[in-house]
Amino acid sequence: MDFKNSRSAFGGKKIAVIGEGLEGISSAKYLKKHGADVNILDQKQGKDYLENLDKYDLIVRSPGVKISDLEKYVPKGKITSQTRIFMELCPCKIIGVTGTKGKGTTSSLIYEMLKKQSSFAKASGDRGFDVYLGGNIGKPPLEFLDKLNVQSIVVLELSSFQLLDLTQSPHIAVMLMTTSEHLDYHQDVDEYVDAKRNILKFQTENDFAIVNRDYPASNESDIHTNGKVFYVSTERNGYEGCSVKKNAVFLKLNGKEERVIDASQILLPGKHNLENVCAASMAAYLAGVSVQNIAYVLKTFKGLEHRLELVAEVNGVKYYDDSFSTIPETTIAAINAFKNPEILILGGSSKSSNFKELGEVIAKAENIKAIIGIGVEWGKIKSKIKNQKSKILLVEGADSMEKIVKAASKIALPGDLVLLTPACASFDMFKNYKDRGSQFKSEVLKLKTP
Ligand code: UMA
Repeated sequence: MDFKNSRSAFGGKKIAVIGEGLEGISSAKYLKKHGADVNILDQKQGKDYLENLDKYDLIVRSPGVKISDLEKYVPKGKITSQTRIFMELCPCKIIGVTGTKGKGTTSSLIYEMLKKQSSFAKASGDRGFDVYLGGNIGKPPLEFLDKLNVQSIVVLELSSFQLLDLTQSPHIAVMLMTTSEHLDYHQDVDEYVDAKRNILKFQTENDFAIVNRDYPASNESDIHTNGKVFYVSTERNGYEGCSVKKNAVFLKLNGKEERVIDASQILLPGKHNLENVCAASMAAYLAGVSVQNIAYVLKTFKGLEHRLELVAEVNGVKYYDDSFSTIPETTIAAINAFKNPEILILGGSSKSSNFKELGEVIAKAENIKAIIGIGVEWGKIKSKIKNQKSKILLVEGADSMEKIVKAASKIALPGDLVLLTPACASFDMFKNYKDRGSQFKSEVLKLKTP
């Protein structure tokens, strides 16, 4: 079915939307609005929910649904997705961001930088432009497609599930740190990396690709695009792109280098965030944001909720909510983000993670003062912390967020940091990671008003 560049192509068509989640519900709403006869099919309806798929003209897949499950019933050519429909019909430039970690933060930074540039233009008497943020971040882009015009700019956070079957790439594609993930969904690491590379595979020489040079899978993606490539690195410099040199962020274009900001002025903590900062600065600059406006956002952007988010400073102690860290890798990044003495809140329910490396990092880190161990996984994590164990104070048995935060505040001295960075899921004590983070924040704020 050829629906390219025409919403009217949906009129009168029989369309099945697979998955009644955030994306599925929004796809159905959009397609109905444009005249299609839509049914939402969900596995919750029963085992044989896909059996009549061949009766439909078009199948719209939600990200969590495997293409191979649908191909049993219909040819691949009939299967599309919300991301594909959006990219085919979008009238304006798209900046797409993918990577194993950091894509939410990077997309949000680019969005804030573009908004700043637009309001700056408006204040100087220009028209400015509309900016939209959508995709994996939790906002399906068909919700705003009909509001877009040629001057608008869209920032899309794209997961491997959303990139998997694309046939178009964004004008500016950002490929952040890419390792491996979602191997329960993808056949193997190659399939996952290949899916991610769709973000730049269909670019033309008028497009831009921004790739992280510090990880092999992203670095080696540069040969998969026809776009102009810019590199991002916190370890190497000298390339066209954005890098960190002498504790400052530099942009290099056409051989000319420009200092953006000192690392000490950036509000987002940690080396992993510097990678996101470099990628976002490069993308925003290519989209027309000035260095001044890029720096302004870097000085003021506090980060996404529950992702190493600074909650408050109480009696000289800074409390960070990193409840989104449900795997050891992100907890390691949080631990390594600071040099101050740290009190960690670690543990929770199982995600079958391997804590060997986390244990080694904790044993080697000289700034971990204490650990408040919580939840069913704490025992497993503790067994992996060898050597320096005696130097680290271990507090166990706190079974509510009130007790956890009180225990941490008793130990903490001015200059210390308290990090809720559990490395585990939350379901043994909380509704989900958001509930865990919100409870943490409210208990921390109570410390301010005893
Ligand atoms: N379902 C089926 N059949 C299947 C699989 C699922 O019917 O084979 C049904 C489920 O019963 C459920 C619905 O599909 O009712 C869920 O659909 P979904 O899993 O595609 O999730 P959505 O609610 O539509 O949210 C999706 C993204 N989810 C996934 O990729 C798993 C959201 O990313 C995204 O924010 C949203 O679209 C908007 O684009 C979440 C995520 O975890 C945050 N992403 C992964 C990540 O970031 O690592 C990729």
